[in-house]
Amino acid sequence: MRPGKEIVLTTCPRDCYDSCGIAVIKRDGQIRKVLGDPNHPVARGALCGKCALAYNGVHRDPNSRLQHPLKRTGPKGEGRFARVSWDEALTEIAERLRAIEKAKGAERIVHAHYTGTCSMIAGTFPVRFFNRLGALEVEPDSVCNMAGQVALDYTIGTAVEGFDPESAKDAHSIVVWGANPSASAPHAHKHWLPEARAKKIVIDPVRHPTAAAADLHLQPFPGSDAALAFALVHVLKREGRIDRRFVRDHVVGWDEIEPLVEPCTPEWAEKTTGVPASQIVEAARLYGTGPSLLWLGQGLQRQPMGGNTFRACALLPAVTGYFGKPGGGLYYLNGGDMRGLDAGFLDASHLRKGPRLAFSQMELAERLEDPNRIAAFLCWNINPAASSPEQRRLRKALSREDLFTVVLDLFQTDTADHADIVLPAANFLEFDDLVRSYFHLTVGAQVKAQEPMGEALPNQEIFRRLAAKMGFNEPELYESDESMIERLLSGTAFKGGFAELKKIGTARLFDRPRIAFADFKFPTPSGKIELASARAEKDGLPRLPQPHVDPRPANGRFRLLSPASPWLMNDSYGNDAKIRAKLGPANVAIHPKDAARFKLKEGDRVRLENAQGALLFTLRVSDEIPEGTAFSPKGRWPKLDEQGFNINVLTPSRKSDMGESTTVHATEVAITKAA
Ligand SMILES: Nc1nc2c(c(=O)[nH]1)N[C@H]1C(S)=C(S)[C@@H](COP(=O)(O)OP(=O)(O)OC[C@H]3O[C@@H](n4cnc5c(=O)[nH]c(N)nc54)[C@H](O)[C@@H]3O)O[C@H]1N2
Ligand SMILES: Nc1nc2c(c(=O)[nH]1)N[C@H]1C(S)=C(S)[C@@H](COP(=O)(O)OP(=O)(O)OC[C@H]3O[C@@H](n4cnc5c(=O)[nH]c(N)nc54)[C@H](O)[C@@H]3O)O[C@H]1N2
Ligand SMILES: [Mo]
Repeated sequence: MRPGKEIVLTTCPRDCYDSCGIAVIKRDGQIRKVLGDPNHPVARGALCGKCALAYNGVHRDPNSRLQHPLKRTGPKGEGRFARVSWDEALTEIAERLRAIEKAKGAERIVHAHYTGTCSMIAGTFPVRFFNRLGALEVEPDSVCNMAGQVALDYTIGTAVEGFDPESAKDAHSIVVWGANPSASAPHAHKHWLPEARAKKIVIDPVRHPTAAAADLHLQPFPGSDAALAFALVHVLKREGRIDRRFVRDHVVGWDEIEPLVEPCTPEWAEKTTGVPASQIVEAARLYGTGPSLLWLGQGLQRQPMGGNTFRACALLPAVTGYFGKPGGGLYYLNGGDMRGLDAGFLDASHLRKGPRLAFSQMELAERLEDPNRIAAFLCWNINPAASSPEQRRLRKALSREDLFTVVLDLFQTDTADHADIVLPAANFLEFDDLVRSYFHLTVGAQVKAQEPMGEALPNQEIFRRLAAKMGFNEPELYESDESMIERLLSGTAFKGGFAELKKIGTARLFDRPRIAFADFKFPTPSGKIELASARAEKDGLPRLPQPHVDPRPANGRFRLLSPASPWLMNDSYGNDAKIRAKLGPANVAIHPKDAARFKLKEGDRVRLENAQGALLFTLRVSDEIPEGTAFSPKGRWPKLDEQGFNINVLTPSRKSDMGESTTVHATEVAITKAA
């Protein structure tokens, strides 16, 4: 290595399945380049396109990053601020919070947080502060994956114990259902799927690049997947692929499901889902030859009946007995517990005097607009003015002069524009932490490669300092990063602590593929897989999954899908100049037949409209999108569009059947040519 050159190995903490290993190239103490770690099994020397640009662009650009605490000087939303010292900023926040607590109670103080950084400490430690305060929390997962979590919890007792990706070598087929790895898990798309010998089946309304590369692509209409799952089970049964012994020993309720499966023939499903009967039979045969892996995507459950869909999809591995076998099972999210990363202590929930107070993110606008309900709003790791539904209503609520708002971020987002106080957060290159992938069973070191830019501080340090200003004296509020990192690592199979982990970047925690439910014990009340769920029934839900199909949009309206963009990371990176150039103007895609029917053509300016709002887009015409649906990825910055809004100005706050979760992919719009 050249003199003055230094390489720091670290891990990408974005909300992504991949959790890539990163090599930070430094020269004379300065970061020169952020690259994929050549020795990392996922990254293999190359970051995805978006991170390669953003980590060498906006993330390290002093003109884009927030560097100092700021205090508002103009009306909310205008983005006029003056620099203040940390001491001034934190003193004012503490005074305001104490005054609200005294006059109205701490439950009038609300905090929201989500996926800004998914590193373990910066992503969770601040919750300690709010637990001590007794504040109200916006339920983070309710904007993303809660319906699926509740459904899998009813069925197999957990949503965070999936198959180990390493077990792909033992699988006969891999089904990717309602996920788009080509955008949301780019390295799984590039390496993991192509390298598996297994047949690949993708079930997605959109023919995205992962679907196009699959052996078989089933294209159901959005919201019809439960019916498709029942038809697949119908074929499995007809062809003798039910593992009767497994069902007898480990499954509750098959006898009740069987009569529901009977009428769900492939021909019936062709009519209800739009998938040709022959493809349903082919998919069931490939799956049923097993063992097979079933990846349930998060896009799949962002539907009004998303919970029911997940319960229906979980029938497949249950009736074929693929659980507890190499190359079998299902995956939704792989939690830390699977690898001994016991994160339970990170939020210090014992500091809370009463029960946890939380509400669904679907209620954010409704609650924030009411001064009698919320007096202060603190946002960290989240940009709800871009990512939440009911964008117009939410913006109005955020503009309340009497709502005391604090935003921690790396950048001056739309949400930050509505803050009274903005606090600059350090990015992942600027502090130590741990990263656990929600796909691979690894743990990665996030390693400080340079000092924070300007006066920025890591989330955890900001809340330590705020706790001191509040006069809180519980030691948990001041625990050091070092202590938490070592405590987390100590539960894993990785020995040697953080100093050793830093040398390799990422550690694999198992020599052989880990088999979920190897002992056939499921953490449900019965200890078995509960297809029939007394718990669901008690919660006012159907006892059994149903072969449900959503009604199709009426009156020529379209079902709007707005999933992950390959160039954005949620609503992060939307302010990077090179990424903006890649994205071009906001566009929406529809099928050629729909374009013809509405006399629209590629490049037209079109208006999408519903009861929520309206937004103009450039039209794309593509047969990758099924008829009756429209496609426009999430994550652009509202204020960087001349219209001042993004796709979520069209998204209602309707809740899913389970978990009070998002139904964003059920948004309906009318499309007309713009004047
Ligand atoms: N239309 C539509 N909307 C959606 C979705 C959809 O499919 N369609 N998906 C939803 C889903 S799945 C999700 S998860 C949400 C995500 O929504 P958000 O959580 O709002 O999005 P992120 O971009 O992950 O992070 C938000 C902010 O965190 C900041 N950040 C990054 N690192 C740090 C840090 O270390 N500290 C602090 N304080 N801030 C940091 C980023 O700069 C960014 O502004 O969006 C939801 N919105
Ligand atoms: N590049 C990039 N990567 C990301 C993100 C990002 O914004 N950009 N976001 C991260 C986050 S927060 C998350 S939660 C994950 C999500 O990543 P995924 O799990 O891949 O989920 P989505 O991208 O929301 O949607 C995936 C697919 O669901 C399909 N879909 C929508 N409705 C239905 C339906 O009714 N049935 C079926 N079968 N399919 C349906 C969409 O067509 C889409 O192709 O990705 C993470 N990774
Ligand atoms: Mo998400």
